[in-house]
Amino acid sequence: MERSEYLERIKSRMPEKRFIHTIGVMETAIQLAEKYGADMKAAETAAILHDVAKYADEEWMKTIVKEHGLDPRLLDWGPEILHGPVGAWIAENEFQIDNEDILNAIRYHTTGRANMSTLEKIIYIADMIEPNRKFDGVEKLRAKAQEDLDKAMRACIRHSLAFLVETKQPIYPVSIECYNDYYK
Ligand code: DGI
Ligand code: FE
Ligand code: FE
Ligand code: FE
Repeated sequence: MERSEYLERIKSRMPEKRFIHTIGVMETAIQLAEKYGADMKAAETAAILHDVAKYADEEWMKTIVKEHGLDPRLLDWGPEILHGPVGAWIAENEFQIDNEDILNAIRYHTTGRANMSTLEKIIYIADMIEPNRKFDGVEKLRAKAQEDLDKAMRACIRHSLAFLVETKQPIYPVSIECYNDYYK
């Protein structure tokens, strides 16, 4: 499918602000893919679809988890954690994506995981540093992303978990597995 066709199909599923974020992730991911020798078209597709489930109904997402054998631990979590795995399900079933690396990049874009592929790291990082993101420390993460992909991933997962601890939020076990992979 052409980029324009994907973009047209996701635009109606999200507010304008999220669509603009998605374009930012797409441009950032393509640049990182070129820099680090990943498939640029795969990066484009994964980026366009990464937040496709962001505004899906929570109960519907839990039904998908139950009926299609997704990780049952997801049932104890909200849309912030559900939208990655359910987004991958939508990509596979509504957009006919059969590239497992693209599906995993969507599936793990929020939490990361242990042993991430280059494409998974690119989408995780691009989601965090795309040009519309504004938070303390984002410039440092952007600079690291141009230096070394693993150094950037390490800094990004540390930043995410530090934020969750600081704001007293529970941490999904897969996020911790990702953190441990970089700090063990
Ligand atoms: O969908 P986006 O806003 O573009 O970004 P995202 O999918 O990376 O993250 C969505 C939210 O999920 C963000 O507010 C951070 C949060 N999050 C990431 N990891 C965890 C988490 N929230 C909890 N409670 N636990 C986690 O492990
Ligand atoms: Fe997301
Ligand atoms: Fe993210
Ligand atoms: Fe996102």
